[in-house]
Amino acid sequence: MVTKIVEKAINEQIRKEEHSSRIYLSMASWSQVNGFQGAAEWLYAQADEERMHELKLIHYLNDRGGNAHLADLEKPATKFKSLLDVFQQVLKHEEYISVSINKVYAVSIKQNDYSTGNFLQWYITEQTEEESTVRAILDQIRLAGEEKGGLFHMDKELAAQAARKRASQLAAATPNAGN
Ligand code: OFO
Repeated sequence: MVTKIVEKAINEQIRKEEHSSRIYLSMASWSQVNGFQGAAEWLYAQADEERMHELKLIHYLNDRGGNAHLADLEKPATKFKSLLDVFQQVLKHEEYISVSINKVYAVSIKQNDYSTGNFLQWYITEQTEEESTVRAILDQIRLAGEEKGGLFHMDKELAAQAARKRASQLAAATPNAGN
């Protein structure tokens, strides 16, 4: 059983994960119409990942005797200055989500809810990985500068990363595949 305080904190995180998914979906759409096909694939895959993060929280909360519910969401941005701008905003958002996850973790520990703390460890590790991936992408976009060849190469790299993301999403959705 989760306390009302933990339930409230998880529901707030559910809202943020759903919002993250919409933010990345909007960025993906912008990338697609602005000629960055690889970045679009990366962001579409990221949007799906955020939805998976949301679902995982919903199932956890309901399984622990809480009640997961959805909230209103603000409209995501639809216009961006450049690919650099998009990924700068991705990093800013991921940093915000990391702080948020840490807060939910702190709430659960304060409530002596170690099961929730344990469950949230997965998110804490995931955030570290995501921040580091996005920092590396940003470094490469900065290196490419405004140079078309560099950005073209970067977009190809993002397409390759998106394909790996999709493969691991598929593996996670089909746990017995390959057995
Ligand atoms: Fe970084 O993505 Fe959800 O938690």
